[in-house]
Amino acid sequence: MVDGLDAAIAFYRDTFGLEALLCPEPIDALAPGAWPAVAGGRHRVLCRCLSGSPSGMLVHMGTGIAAIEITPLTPEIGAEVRGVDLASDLSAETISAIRTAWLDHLVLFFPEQRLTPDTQVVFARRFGDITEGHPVEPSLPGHPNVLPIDSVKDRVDFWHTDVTFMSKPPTGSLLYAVQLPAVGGDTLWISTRAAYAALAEPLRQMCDGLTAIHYDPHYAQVIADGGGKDWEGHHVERLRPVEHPVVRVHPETGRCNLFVNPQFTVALKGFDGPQGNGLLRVLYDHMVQPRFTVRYRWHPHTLAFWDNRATMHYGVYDYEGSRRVMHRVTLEGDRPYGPESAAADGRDAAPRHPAGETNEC
Ligand SMILES: O=C(O)CCC(=O)C(=O)O
Ligand SMILES: [Fe+2]
Repeated sequence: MVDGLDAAIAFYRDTFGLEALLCPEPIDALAPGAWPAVAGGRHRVLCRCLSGSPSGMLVHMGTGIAAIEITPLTPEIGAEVRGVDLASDLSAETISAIRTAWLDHLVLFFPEQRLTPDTQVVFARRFGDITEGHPVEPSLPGHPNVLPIDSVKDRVDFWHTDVTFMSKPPTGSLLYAVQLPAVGGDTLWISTRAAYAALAEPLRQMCDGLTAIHYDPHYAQVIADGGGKDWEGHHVERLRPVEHPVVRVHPETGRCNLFVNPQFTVALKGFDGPQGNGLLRVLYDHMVQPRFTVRYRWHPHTLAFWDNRATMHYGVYDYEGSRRVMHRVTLEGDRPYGPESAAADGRDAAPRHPAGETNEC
């Protein structure tokens, strides 16, 4: 038993390196058994590690506290989350703690889960509306919201952000490992937010005002030949090129990121071919630097959940002769906007980077 909140804060700081306990509401005990109880009242508890990035959170679940362990994998992107069963009926506090960590780390990995297509969908819906499996690719039979990615026919070994060829690219994707090769088949993600923050100032200023065109001619042909497909409740007859800002303001954090990708970004608006292609090449060379990436080695029954508004990813194909099957559920997105349109619309791009670090974000 720890006597009082100050003692509890000291205990968690000294034992786990956790910085703060926020106590908007009281609870009886930090956790029955494993965690010391706080004497004298009920308190809700949220802990952050001393580096500022959550490494552990205790969240109120029902009558007690469940420990969710969040272990960052790199300083910029990626964290592993343990201590939560995604197939269970999670409390609003737990979902909120996961969302906070997701916004912070951009991609979360939940090992040792037991998800069916249905329970994966149920978990995904806690974070927003979900889409049909894909605007072009067929869904898993009987599961219209699940996209199967089966190495027998699908490989995603190129850098991309999901579905930016549509006007409202997904907010996030949840990918579950069903069957994996014994070794290989890792996936890499990039923090396009960290890449933006590290741009040279003159380049950053130029990018802030640019617009890119996104399109996939192969998918456009498939849609045209097949007579269209449903996406977000509408029948899409045709895929046309769409415009997105090169620098996207994240609608939840206000942070800017580079929102271009080599798979679906086909041109920069107003730049003729070689100029636009050259500038995109410069941005891609910058973005794919290892310091902005995390590479994840999958184990079966792991779920990855990424923020598709501030990342790119790449599924490595190095397992010829083996089969790899993944299931993806996708969160509906919104229309991307850049720093200049945010300012023009009176939309706040805050919280911004620390003063002086960037102009706009
Ligand atoms: O299979 C992978 O590693 C990546 C798949 C992918 O790109 C996706 O699920 O959006
Ligand atoms: Fe993808």
